[in-house]
Amino acid sequence: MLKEFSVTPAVGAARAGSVAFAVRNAGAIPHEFLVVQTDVPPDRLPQKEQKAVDETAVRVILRVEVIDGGQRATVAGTLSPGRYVLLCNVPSHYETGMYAAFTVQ
Ligand SMILES: [Cu+2]
Repeated sequence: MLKEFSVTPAVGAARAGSVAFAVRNAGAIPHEFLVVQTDVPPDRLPQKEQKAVDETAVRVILRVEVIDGGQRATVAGTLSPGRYVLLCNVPSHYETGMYAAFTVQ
């Protein structure tokens, strides 16, 4: 679930293979949903000008560009085992706390 300003996965892990994320924006403003594979701690991803995660410097596996307030979106893909971060990369939202750790086993 997304809202101002947090990302709260219903579960913190999934099995490797096909993984679907049913994302609900429970907030009032638009948010994005990105699945990034990284061994960097969730709060230490490289940023551009302290405004957003530098998407050229991380491995974005899945994304939904915009989910308006109150709306839902589903995105799915094949995930390999590893550490991931789920985040919103609308400017300033990451630094405001819109990220969560996620593990694929
Ligand atoms: Cu956001």
